Amino acid sequence: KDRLQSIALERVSFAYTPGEPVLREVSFTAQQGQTVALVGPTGAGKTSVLNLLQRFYDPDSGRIRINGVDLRHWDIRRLRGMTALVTQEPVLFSATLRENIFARPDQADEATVTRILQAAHCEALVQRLPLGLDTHLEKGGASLSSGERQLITIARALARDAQLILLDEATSYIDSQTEAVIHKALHNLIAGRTCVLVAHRLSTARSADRILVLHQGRVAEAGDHRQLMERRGLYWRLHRQ
Ligand code: TTP
Ligand code: MG
Repeated sequence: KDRLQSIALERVSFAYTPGEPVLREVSFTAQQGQTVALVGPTGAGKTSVLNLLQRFYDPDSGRIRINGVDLRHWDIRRLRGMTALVTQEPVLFSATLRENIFARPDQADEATVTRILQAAHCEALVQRLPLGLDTHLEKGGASLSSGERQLITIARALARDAQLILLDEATSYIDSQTEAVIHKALHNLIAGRTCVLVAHRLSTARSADRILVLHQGRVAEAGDHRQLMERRGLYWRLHRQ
């Protein structure tokens, strides 16, 4: 199995439309097990960083390296195999809940299933559904709340034991109780894994090893929470809004 040791962006610039750059010389590194949080106003380029890390696009200049190797030289299936994406609008399959979480349900023993449901805080959801894990989710989970769908994608990422977690936190309104549950599940997912996380709630960024404040596609500030608060710059001002 592939082990992820490091990811690095080296002066990455990128435009969807030529002449309209959305990322400008963005650099950061994350070592195995570290979390990098991206914060900043809407349109700053946070999701675009995740798009490049999945190779939906390639940088116009600069490099992205994983384990020191240029992303363009990685086999895309190997890359996808070690990456789990947890997005704002999770896509579920029209299949059973079990099939949505476990790629090979027959290979997941009961102890593993229990551990993953616990860590992803999916137990209440499983109990609520008429056939539990074997309930068929219609229309990709249209009857579930967005919070519940997020918990399921967290369980899926845990089941795959993905090495690199790319997380785009929901902007949509969720009640504070659900938010707290998602927060705990995310904590379990991120622990020990390498993570690039787009944080809309500043509380999610707080414990990251490194926080980047993006502004108009540039890294305006970088540091951990304490360093950035002491700096009394953009990050500090975001907390006062
Ligand atoms: P994003 O990278 O989507 O900005 P963001 O994730 O920081 O914003 P939000 O907090 O609202 O999620 O967009 C940066 C710019 O790139 C923005 O002007 C929109 C543009 N863009 C495209 O043109 N095509 C795309 O597919 C995406 C994702 C963004
Ligand atoms: Mg975004």
